[in-house]
Amino acid sequence: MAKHEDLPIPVYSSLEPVYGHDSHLEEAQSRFDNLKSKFLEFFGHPPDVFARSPGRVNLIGEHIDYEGYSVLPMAIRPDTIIAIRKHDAGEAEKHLRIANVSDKYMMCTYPADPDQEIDLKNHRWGHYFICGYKGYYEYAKSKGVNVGEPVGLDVLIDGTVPTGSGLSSSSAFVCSSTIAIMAAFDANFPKKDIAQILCECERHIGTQSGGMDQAISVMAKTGFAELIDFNPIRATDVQLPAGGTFVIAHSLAESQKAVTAATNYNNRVVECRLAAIVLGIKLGMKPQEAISKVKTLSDVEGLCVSFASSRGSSDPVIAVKEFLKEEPFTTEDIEKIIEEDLPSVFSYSPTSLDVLKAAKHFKLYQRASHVYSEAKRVHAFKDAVSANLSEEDRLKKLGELMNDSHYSCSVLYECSCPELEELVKICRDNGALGARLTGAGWGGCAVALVKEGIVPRFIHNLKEQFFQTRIDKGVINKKDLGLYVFASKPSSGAAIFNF
Ligand code: NG1
Ligand code: MG
Repeated sequence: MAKHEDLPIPVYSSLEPVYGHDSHLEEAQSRFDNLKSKFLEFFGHPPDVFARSPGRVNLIGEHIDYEGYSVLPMAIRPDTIIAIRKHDAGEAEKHLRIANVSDKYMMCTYPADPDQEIDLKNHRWGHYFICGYKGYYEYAKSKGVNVGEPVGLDVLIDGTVPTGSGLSSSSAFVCSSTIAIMAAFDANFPKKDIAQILCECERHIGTQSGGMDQAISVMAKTGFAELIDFNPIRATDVQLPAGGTFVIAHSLAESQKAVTAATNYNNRVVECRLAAIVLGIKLGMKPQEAISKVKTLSDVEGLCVSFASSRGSSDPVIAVKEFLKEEPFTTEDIEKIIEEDLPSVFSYSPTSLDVLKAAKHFKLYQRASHVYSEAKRVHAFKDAVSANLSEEDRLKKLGELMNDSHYSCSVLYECSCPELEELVKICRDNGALGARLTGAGWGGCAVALVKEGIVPRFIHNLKEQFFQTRIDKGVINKKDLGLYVFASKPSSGAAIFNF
């Protein structure tokens, strides 16, 4: 039997395989009906085909995918659905017209040119579609597919993953874009290839992201979280203990990752690279060799572990403690060690140069300690899921690992914020076995592991203790509460609908 990741994206002629049979199906049906009728209204033609990609919640393994380490997310029900129509080569329309069912988003128009540069200085919501568009062409060309002359595309989007929430609305959008385009061109490819190209093409938005979000959006299976490995991308099913439920709650601080990349997300990617180069040199590599070969902390893990073994341990953090000082490194400190000036190390990457311009100093010890310890927690989590323990003890262990992960994100990686800290504390005070920020942080959601039996009470308490003051202040509408706090079972991955 073909492996799951070698299969193409499933094509369905009805909504049931993805949305089930209950009230969720009705809700999905009305979204698709709305998408169809609005499409006709906007563009004067019905769509050819539809695609869907889910958001995700990361259970553990934060800010380590771009360092090459495995992560453990699950897909959630909120998703992006897209209706698309391809113009024929002879038609006059040669633009990509990208519209949204929500009037919060104005229609964006781009040329039908797969080589166009995305204007990063002027962020527009349609840029995410262009990431997916470029991704399709990059992949198709690399496979020798005859893509022909570019043609116009009409596209209508409906997304239910809250934006800036750490639930990867961006990847749900980019993934569904590429898949819709692929379907419009009557093409389909193995999931693992699509996941790979999607990881790469979302970087056109200017964040140096890892591949977790796209991989889970494409590879997810109903009922399972997935352990995602990189290089090459692989997904291993993880069956979560039945007695626990993951509750997702929004801190209501929106994290606009594409806009704040130079000081937040990309800053951490650069700090990790610098930490890795410095460790490589301290552990015996020549500076030039380290600069040219060492891209991520996983590249020098072996050296760190060898060092640790001389101290009777296998923990790379021992080497971090020995060779990276706790005080922040200045540019001069690092340049002295690596015998090169920082802008020339990153001259190939404009977004890294932006980081260097914005950075006051570099916290190499803290970032490396987080990455190595978080990578271990992911495997401890996966092991605990199937450990020979009572369910009670298993859930307790998972909760502890989530709490440790949050502490590390907050204190060592500094990607939390006051609203997330407040929310995580309220979750724990109300009986969560563990709670942590999820996704990139600096806002967005927390995820809490809660015993099945107390979920309704838990959600009720969160509403009273966290959300009510925000409703009173008019930050959110009471009727929208269900979007901001909900329990989620692992949902299915991307799909194409042909009806
Ligand atoms: P969010 O902020 O949820 O989109 C981002 C990255 C992930 C990963 C996490 C942190 C993108 C598309 N996603 O997720 O790859 O690095 O942060 O673990 O940038
Ligand atoms: Mg994102």
